Amino acid sequence: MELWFTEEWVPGLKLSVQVKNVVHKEKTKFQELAVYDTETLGRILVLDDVIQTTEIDEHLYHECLVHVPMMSHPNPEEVLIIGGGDGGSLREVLKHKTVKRATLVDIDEGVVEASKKFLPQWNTGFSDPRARVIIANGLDFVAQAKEEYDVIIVDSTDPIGPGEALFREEFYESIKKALRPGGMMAAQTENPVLMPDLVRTIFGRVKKVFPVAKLYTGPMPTYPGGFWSYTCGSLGPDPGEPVRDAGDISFRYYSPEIHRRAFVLGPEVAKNVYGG
Ligand code: AG3
Repeated sequence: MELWFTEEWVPGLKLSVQVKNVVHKEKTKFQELAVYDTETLGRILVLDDVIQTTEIDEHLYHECLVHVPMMSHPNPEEVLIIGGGDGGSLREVLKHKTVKRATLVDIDEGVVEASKKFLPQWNTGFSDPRARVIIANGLDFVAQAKEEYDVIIVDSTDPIGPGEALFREEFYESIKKALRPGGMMAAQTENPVLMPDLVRTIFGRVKKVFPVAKLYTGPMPTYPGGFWSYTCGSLGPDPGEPVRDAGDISFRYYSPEIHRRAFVLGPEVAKNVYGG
């Protein structure tokens, strides 16, 4: 019998993928977690019926979210990842030799454990001696940090359920205080075409808090609408300009040209977030 997984992207629009094999299913303390093997997307991780990451395109998302702030910062040594329990962002952060310590804070231990067991493409960073994994509420964790991090990455779920708190203005305020001088943050901020009001609202909060706020976008075939936005808040450096040599890092998607191009917005998306 055919088995299909379906995610409702927005009301009236769904993505369905045929499942070859159910690798794992559990109810964690916070959410329903499933790992499936599929023919078209490879292995996928699903939380509360929402696709979090797939083997075929996770590099697009993680490389955009991570390397844009990492490459625009002159010397990122201390990096904090909020969410991202699958490990994809951690793997990318640790590719940078400047990094002395990468701290990952996820609320759901179930996601981290499932990644260690079932997501080999994502989980390679967990065994790095520079990695520190903390199971805690990201909002509380960031609130007690003062000028500790050069770069903070917010790799959250959608702004519903456990992820909702990670889109609040008070969270961005705490992030600002947790950054060292000249630090910057990047967060995943949903689809600017399918959800323009949501993206404008989230961007407005970051802009209120940070002296520099910029939106950038990239392709993401398995997220709603196939097109995704990220928001940078910076205390100094321009997030739009790569300022370091990547050395021998091997990227699958990121390049300095992709970095700069990601900040080029069409007039309608630009107007929606920057006004004018
Ligand atoms: N974070 C999830 C991004 C949002 C996906 N939304 C959706 N499919 N409706 C990804 C975590 C990967 N490290």
